[in-house]
Amino acid sequence: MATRRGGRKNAKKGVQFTLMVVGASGTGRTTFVNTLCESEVLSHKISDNPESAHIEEGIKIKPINVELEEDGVRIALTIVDTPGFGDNIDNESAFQEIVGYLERQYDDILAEQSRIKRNPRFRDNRVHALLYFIPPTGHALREMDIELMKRLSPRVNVIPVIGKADSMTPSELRGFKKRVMEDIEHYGIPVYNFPYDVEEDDEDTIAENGELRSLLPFAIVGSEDEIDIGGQLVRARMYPWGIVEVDNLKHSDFGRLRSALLNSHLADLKSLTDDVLYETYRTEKLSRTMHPTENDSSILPDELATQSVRLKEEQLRREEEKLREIELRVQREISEKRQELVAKEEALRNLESRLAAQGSMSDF
Ligand SMILES: Nc1nc2c(ncn2[C@@H]2O[C@H](COP(=O)(O)OP(=O)(O)O)[C@@H](O)[C@H]2O)c(=O)[nH]1
Ligand SMILES: [Mg+2]
Repeated sequence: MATRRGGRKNAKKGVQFTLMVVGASGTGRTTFVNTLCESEVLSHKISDNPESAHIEEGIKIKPINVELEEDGVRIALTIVDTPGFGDNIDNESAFQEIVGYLERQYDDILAEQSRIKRNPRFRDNRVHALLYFIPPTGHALREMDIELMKRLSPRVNVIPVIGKADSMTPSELRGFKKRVMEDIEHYGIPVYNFPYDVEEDDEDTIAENGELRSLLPFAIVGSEDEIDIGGQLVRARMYPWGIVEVDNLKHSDFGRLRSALLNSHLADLKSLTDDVLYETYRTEKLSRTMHPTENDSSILPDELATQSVRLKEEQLRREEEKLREIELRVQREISEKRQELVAKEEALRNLESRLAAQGSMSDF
């Protein structure tokens, strides 16, 4: 698959990007978002207190907009935080809520695209990347991690990350990363793995994507505090034994993930969302409607038939409009030429009569 690049060509206009964070309560999602945005865009109110962590379950998913700048490019970033879930309780409703949210954004586009008249205020809220926070257990993926990633991957670019990675030693982390990727492979979970094509892509892309792929799952360290290191304020976590710097590539993969999301792979994540994930959803919905099963009543055949008739009508209407424009232009050109001709004829007649007058004068 060829990789398309965002970056500089968007420098003037700015770009929009939507990122969702998913994971169990206390895995560091809120802290990550605030670290990424370098401000407190999400509050910790609920998850900070383990006693009331379960209340998160019922939270409605609400997107938050933030303006960022990455490498000189203005980014209108939308962050979608999701309800955290617990270890042992029934997580089904949280799973459904997340998948439901992703699909609703696709449904909105589908509806908008089949309208005869576009809504000028329509907002495309499709999620371009989803960070799945794996807790730093050091073992392997848990059943719920596998289950959730499996269900999310067909709808969104899932990027697995390990939250609070500083809870592990470097060698524990290496082993854990390896086991996580083995599980992902074993269960055939189609996570976003910085796809590249050895035939089609250039050397630099292959090298860069290969390197990012080798870092999966990204080891995340987040911090809302800045610490003075040699006269410079850096985001870091302080421990009795030392300091973990968020942006230090030796300490965590945060910096690599940030630049991949907001710079090098932003365009690729967006085009995969539009060209592959959304298209797949649309096709599935269409075929489900053609062959509805008993317990699927999300969209009625009538509704879809109307939708496809509308789409055809819209297409016809646009073609007619184009033809009409051409017709009008040709008519305009003909009438201009005619006027020119009339004007020339008149000028000629004027000239003739003046010549005639001169001729008759010189006769005298
Ligand atoms: N050691 C460590 N602790 C973290 C990190 N990120 C967050 N925490 C702490 O973990 C707790 C839960 O973090 P929070 O961001 O609220 O998690 P959320 O429930 O997933 O949103 C808080 O006490 C944070 O200070 C990290 O990278 N390393
Ligand atoms: Mg939180």
